[in-house]
Amino acid sequence: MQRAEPQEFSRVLSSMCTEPHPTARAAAERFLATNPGDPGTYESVAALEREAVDLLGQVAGLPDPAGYVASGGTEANVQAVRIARNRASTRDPNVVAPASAHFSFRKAADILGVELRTAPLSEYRANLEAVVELVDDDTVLVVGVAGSTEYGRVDPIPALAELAADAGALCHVDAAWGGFVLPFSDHEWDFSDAPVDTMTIDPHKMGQAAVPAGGLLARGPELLDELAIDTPYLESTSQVTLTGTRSGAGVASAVAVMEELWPDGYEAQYRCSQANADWLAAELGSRGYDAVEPVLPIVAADLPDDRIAALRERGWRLSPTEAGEARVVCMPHVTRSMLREFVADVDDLADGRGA
Ligand code: 0PR
Repeated sequence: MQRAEPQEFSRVLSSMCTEPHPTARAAAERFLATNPGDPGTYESVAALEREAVDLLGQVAGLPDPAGYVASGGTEANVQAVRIARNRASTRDPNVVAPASAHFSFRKAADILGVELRTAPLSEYRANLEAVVELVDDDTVLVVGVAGSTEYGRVDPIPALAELAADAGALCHVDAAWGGFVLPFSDHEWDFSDAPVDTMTIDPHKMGQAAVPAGGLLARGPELLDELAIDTPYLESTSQVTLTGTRSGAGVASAVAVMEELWPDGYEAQYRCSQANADWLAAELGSRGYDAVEPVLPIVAADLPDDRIAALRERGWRLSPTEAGEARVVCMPHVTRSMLREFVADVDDLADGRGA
């Protein structure tokens, strides 16, 4: 039988994952057979996880962070909703999030039995008046997105955090994708900018760690304690994570790559990715395709549906936004020469040379 090979990254345009950094890959391999879910047995990876949380805290402006390395942004978002629900006393909890919030919040609402209220957007960001209208005495969590999945937009986090505090609710920031680019932009998004309570920030996206490595941060250990479950037969007596056995490879790779790249390497990557996004938006714009301004390194451009289909047939891994635009996420593997090839294919198809 022929050996299966992973896909190449040379035509992957819409993924939020990327090739792991070489340091991340090496560390992942070394720690494949470790389980941070059992820190009594796997001590060194448990120590690495504490380092991972400290490093994530540095990235997100939180000097003394609580948290853990999750399986991904979905788990981190589910757990943030769970913290807020468990902490509150209402019997009819609701979560208010912008319509741009990732679908993982719908999973959270379904699993946890909370009502998800989504506020309409203006200019791709949470509309504050709409959020105010939805918040009430039963609101346990207000969510802001810092780097939205489709358009890379950043919600007005300080205003949302203030609103949450006034309502006696927690404020969660979903920076799953944006967390490793935002420190170098002039957005207000992190724990030092606003009284944010919890945050999702994923090393396995822009952080260039191996999958799976998501991040959940909490302002203090008492918030994480809302998740604690007794674990009678393990050496550790309680567990806050959603999954039991977990990937030590993800944890080790996250630490290795953050130590290597934070902050200078990540800043260089952000500048390169942003320049690529600006270049692509300008190239497509000059050809008459409407491109949404890439505030962060994500380009959404209004290519005709049949053109997107034809590009896919040429091997480009390109997925549309809900509104139908072609969406290019300028991840580290998305180079300028790759984008030049892509634009050449767009031109070729526009010239009627078919699929
Ligand atoms: N929060 C935000 C803002 C996200 O964009 C995503 C994922 C999540 C949370 C959930 O993270 P996990 O997928 O780690 O649980 N956004 C991408 C999406 O759903 C995920 C993705 C990644 C999709 C790689 C495709 C792909 O190839 O579109």
